Amino acid sequence: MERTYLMVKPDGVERGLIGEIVGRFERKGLKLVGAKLMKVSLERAERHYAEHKGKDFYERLLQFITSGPVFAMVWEGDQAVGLTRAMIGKTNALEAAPGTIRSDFAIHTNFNLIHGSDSPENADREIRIFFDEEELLSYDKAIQVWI
Ligand code: RTP
Ligand code: MG
Repeated sequence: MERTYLMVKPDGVERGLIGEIVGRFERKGLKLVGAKLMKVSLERAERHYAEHKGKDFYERLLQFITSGPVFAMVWEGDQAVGLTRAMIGKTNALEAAPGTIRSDFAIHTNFNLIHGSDSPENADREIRIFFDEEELLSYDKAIQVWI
């Protein structure tokens, strides 16, 4: 089973889209194994976005992600990383396919509502940045046989 790190960004929390976004992954059939509302410290933000250090949008990105509460989540399922990236849509809402979260609710690249890990390796790395092991639950779902 694959795990991925998803995070409703401050714009999504402020706009009241946590439920809408969580509902999409629930209905898809993925399993929620950890979640919390939290404020991202600058230290965590720098670790999370290390790959973007030096890019022109880096400082703005750090400022944004630390500006208000985020809803941090870990979801589990077969191909969870790829599936959730597809459901989130391209970074720029203009290029995001209809029906994706960013196409349906976002306008601006800087305020694109949600983060999703882009590889299983990055998912493991990001999960460790935001969650302690005991915050992640293993449990069986009776309906799993259908998914
Ligand atoms: P994310 O990491 O948030 O899931 O988004 P992503 O993979 O689609 O995009 P990524 O390239 O990892 O960029 C991280 C976030 O930085 C902002 N960004 N701004 N050219 C720009 O102004 C620019 N490029 C990226 C976006 O908010 C993006 O989600
Ligand atoms: Mg990314």
